[in-house]
Amino acid sequence: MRTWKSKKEFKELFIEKAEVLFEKSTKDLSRKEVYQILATMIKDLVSEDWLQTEKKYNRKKVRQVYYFSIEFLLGRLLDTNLLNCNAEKICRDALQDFGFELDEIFSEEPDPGLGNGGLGRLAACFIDSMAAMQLPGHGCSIRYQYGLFDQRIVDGQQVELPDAWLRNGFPWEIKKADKAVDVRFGGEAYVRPGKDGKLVCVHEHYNTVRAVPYDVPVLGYQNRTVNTLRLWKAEYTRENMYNQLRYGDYRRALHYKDQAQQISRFLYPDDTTYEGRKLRLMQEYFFVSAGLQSIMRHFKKYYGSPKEFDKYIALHINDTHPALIIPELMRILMDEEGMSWDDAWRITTNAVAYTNHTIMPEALERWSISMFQELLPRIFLIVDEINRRWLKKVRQRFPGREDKAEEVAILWNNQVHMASLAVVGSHSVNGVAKLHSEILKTNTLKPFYAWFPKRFNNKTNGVTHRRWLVESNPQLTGLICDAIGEKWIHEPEKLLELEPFGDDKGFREQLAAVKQQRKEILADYLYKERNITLNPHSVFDIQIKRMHMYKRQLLNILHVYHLYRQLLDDPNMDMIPRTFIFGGKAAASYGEAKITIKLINTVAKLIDHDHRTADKLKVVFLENYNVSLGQKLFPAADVSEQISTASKEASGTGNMKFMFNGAITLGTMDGANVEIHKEVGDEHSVIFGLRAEEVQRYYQEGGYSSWDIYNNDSDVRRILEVMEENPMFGQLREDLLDRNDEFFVLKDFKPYCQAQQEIQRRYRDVDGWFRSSAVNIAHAGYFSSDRTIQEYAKDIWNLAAEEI
Ligand code: NBG
Repeated sequence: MRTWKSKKEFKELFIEKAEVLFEKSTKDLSRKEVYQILATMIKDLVSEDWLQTEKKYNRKKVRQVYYFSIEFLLGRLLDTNLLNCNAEKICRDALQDFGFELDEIFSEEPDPGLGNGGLGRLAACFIDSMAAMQLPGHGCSIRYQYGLFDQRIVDGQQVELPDAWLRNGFPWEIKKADKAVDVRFGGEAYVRPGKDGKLVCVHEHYNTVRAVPYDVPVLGYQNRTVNTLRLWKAEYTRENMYNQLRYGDYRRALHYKDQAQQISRFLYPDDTTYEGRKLRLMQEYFFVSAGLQSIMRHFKKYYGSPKEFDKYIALHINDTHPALIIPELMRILMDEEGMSWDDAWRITTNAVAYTNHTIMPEALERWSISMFQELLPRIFLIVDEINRRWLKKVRQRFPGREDKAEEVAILWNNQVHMASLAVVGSHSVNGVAKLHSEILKTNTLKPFYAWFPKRFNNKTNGVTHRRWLVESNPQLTGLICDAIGEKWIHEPEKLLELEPFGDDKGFREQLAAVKQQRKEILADYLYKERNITLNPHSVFDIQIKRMHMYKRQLLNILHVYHLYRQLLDDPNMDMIPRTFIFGGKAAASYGEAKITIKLINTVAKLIDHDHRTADKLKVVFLENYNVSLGQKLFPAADVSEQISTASKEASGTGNMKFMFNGAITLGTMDGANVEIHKEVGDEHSVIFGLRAEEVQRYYQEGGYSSWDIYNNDSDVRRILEVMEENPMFGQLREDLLDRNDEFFVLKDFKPYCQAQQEIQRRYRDVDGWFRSSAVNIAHAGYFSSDRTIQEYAKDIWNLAAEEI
């Protein structure tokens, strides 16, 4: 990557930009303005490499992948991009001369509101890794005007405020008005014979929404690759509006205008529940169609005939939200390029690959056919035909077995089944951790696995160690580099060389000192910014993730309450001071998750107000958990809470971020925890609770009664007393008892308490603890998204690195 040659050059450019952008001399700049200047300077700095990257790809006609995702949870970009340009030092020094502190400037950047959870953050890690490894790969998504929501806690409860993250603009983007494309909604579509006897499709009376791309550069790590994240904004078109006005229909014209603009207005609130309905479907088609049209236009200009599309282009769909790429590519190839069904189908299935991210049944997308048909009549005809041909095959193999058709149908019972479409219309289906990929084959997608065994594969998730370790934890990064040099930053698996240092007393002491420092940094930050007091000499036990019943924040808080009651019984109980930190948003419509937040805050208050326990126990729920808060929390964690009901968490990626920062996993055998445990063993992780097979057996065969546990265990009876604090908690109590505890909170309660005891026992042995911490860091390299992306590139996309 190009970088500024000297501090002098940097300062000259900075002064010039201050003048051009704000007509100010440097001393009058606000921090926000400094941030904007720096972002603009970096954009300028990389513009040449950005252009060269694209030119090279086009000239050599390299194979490229486009990663379609309805979310990219980017986090702040200034720090990352300075790291990628290797320019942080020059920038820091120069700013100091102007009287600014770079770290304070970092905190001026709002987190882009383009995602909400693991799926979106994974997409962001992936484009980072693709650029770092010089792979020709780009992101495609929606430029939401409002993110999920700004979470406030008022009287212990979540309140949602609009997240107007674009308020002051987004200096990393470049609007490409000349590359806009039109997307069609509504109208009527039908097929009729054309002149040469071939069938042609007519689509008429539709509305046109204009899709305008905003490009964000994705910088490689200290190389010259600059890939692109393309975000689409929806606009109305004047022509379309005037057309309606011509018929005197003002109401319709205004409705059209409003609907068009709505499409990129809000990010939908959930990643695991069925939400959003019609507008969500419009969003999905909108960005898929816009993205694909622009890819095709580019392809024809630089690469040649669409007949060779799949030879050069891989299209990846991150969960089913972009699955309409399948019929959309069929539409373009047939209606616009005049291809036959069979050619179009071969190209489409060769190009598309699908990743599944959850087995939660409510998250498997389904659309009502009538809504789908009304909104996307042409696309519906294609889906209908895909389904017809597919079910014909199924019925041929299983005559008279409608149950076999039902299991795999794309259209059934007046619904469009997006996962079925994604599997049938792609050449690769992967899960995101070994256990999850197995469950897909044996359970969730079992009938499809029987049809297409070769299509199924696993790609265990990863996270970019550049953001989650190098950038977030410079203290630990420095220590690791002192021990084993810097090679691991390029090749994270080399972190393994750190393992022997776990036996080195000097190293362990330094590691302990770094952890202590990071806990103090967090404590200072929370005190200054949020008026929260933490004891940095207590154990920091952290659970940060979306609020969801399967993730079992409830189990965690019930255990805290249990500790509290034990302390009241025996104030001299032998116990290390503990701080339990929670953070995460609950979907606005997810009642139980919101009540759990209230419960956590209720227990927090109870303990805070009790002088008998205040120096031993502390609970905090941190408002508005997001990427940048995460970057402060992972480095400060001693214990990583990964306690989902086994089988439910597809992978988890927070677990990996904790591991890179040397925290010890306290977890169930779920998702990628299984692989973390495999790397570090029982000695360096604490595993408890039901296994996935046991959970599934209970679901299938019954045999679990939460009332039995309640009746036989006085501790369990006692913890449920906390739910008498507020009638609101009645619903949680009913879930646990009257609805037989779907997520086995009570069943796993005792094992969890024992596991927490074990954590305390190990923490007391300082040497042992930091040996474990070192072993975890050493084995975290496998969980870098560089490794994951390498596997995707090799096994799914058939993609090679390209030096710029
Ligand atoms: C989430 C899973 C996580 C997983 C991420 C990334 C969805 C639908 N799924 O376990 O719950 O780590 O995807 O793969 O957001």
